[in-house]
Amino acid sequence: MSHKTTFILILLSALSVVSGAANLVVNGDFENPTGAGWTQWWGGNSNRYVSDPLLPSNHCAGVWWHDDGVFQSITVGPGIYEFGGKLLHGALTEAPLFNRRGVIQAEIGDETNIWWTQQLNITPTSPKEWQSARSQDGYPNSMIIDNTAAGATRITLNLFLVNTGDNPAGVVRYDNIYLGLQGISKQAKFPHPTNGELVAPATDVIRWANPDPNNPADTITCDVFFDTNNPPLTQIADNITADSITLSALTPPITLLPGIQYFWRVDCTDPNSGGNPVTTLGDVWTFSTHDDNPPIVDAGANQYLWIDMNDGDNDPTKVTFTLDGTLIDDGQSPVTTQWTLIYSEQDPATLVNIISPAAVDTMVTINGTGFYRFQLQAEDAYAQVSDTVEVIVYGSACEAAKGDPADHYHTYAFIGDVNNDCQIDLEDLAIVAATWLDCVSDKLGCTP
Ligand SMILES: [Ca+2]
Ligand SMILES: [Ca+2]
Ligand SMILES: [Ca+2]
Ligand SMILES: [Ca+2]
Repeated sequence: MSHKTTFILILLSALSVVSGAANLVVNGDFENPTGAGWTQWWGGNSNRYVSDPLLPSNHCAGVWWHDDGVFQSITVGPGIYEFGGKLLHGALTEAPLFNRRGVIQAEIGDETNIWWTQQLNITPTSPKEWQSARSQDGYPNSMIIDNTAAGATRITLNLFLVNTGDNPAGVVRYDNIYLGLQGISKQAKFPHPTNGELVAPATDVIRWANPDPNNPADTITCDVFFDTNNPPLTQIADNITADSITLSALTPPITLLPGIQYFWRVDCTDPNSGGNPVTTLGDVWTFSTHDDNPPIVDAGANQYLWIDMNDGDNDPTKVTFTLDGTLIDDGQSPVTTQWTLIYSEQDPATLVNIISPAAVDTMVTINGTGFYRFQLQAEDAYAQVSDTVEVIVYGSACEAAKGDPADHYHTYAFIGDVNNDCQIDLEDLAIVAATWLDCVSDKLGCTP
């Protein structure tokens, strides 16, 4: 083994150690609508789940008063830790911060005895885009906490504002907050699906957040590995600058199967970290697909009814009929169904009564003519599906026959029913006889 090979192996093993630096912050990207992991301070001038004004599908925390904020306490052991995150001040039409700065503060110690604190700051230099909080002691985008010998058992991350002058104003948003063992700032973070999540087999996009490059002008590139091995062995992306992959768009495409645990890892390369490209292995992330297939519902064929039809209810002023649904499901989780009237055109006084709306088949009564669209919805633990059916209640059987495109009326009876009354009888014959041999058009050389 050459010295060079030995060196590379040592380097690789060093990188492997770095790969153990999981993000210890719960919901650091604020994508959990409950705000899980974070606690608001007392004032009500902060929020743990607000839309990102630059990208509404992204969520973040927001703070808009200097005596307020959100925090999270994290249990730690001995070691060298690193924390960081992103801040946004002033977005789109918002005024930028005025006499204010945003802060990510780490309190090292415990609730009653804070041993020391460290702050990452952002000041309003270039508003209207997300920026990494900046260290004041030499680390470009993160800050080091050396707890090797200090013995702190807890680090609390506080996200808040500091006023720096008179008439302070402006909102700060926080996102992608992390704390982990040293090296985490160089790793891919914030996986979706989240680590350990149970997702639908139809899931087609995996995404993450790339680390900041050492030199802000550089671009991080990533290799992505994905399969059912732990750790994953199959490389599905090589040197990409994107931070998401659509599995079905790969060559060959990947289609997730139900009831399978998948593993993936994103290794990121910074082209200029201390003068050389450095690849930092990512954590192995995992998620599983459930094997609960969505229900399949069919609301039945459209119905063409008439108000006084012989429906067995002995009431010619209302029509009684059955909504005849069909439900197919694999039974992996309980299924509920619900019939609702979702659209209608009728006399507003008309009463539509769905007798058993939670049943797949239900009797319905309607006491007036009109057009009615019913929906059958089915929901299991993971999916909600629906189908619709149209019911038209006519004033007479003849109108119903004409309205039903599949009715026999359209294939046969219509030919002889000259006066359109659904009877082929002497009245039709009389009309034909009365016009027998009449001239239809002067184009035929006769006189109408
Ligand atoms: Ca986010
Ligand atoms: Ca199911
Ligand atoms: Ca009736
Ligand atoms: Ca007729």
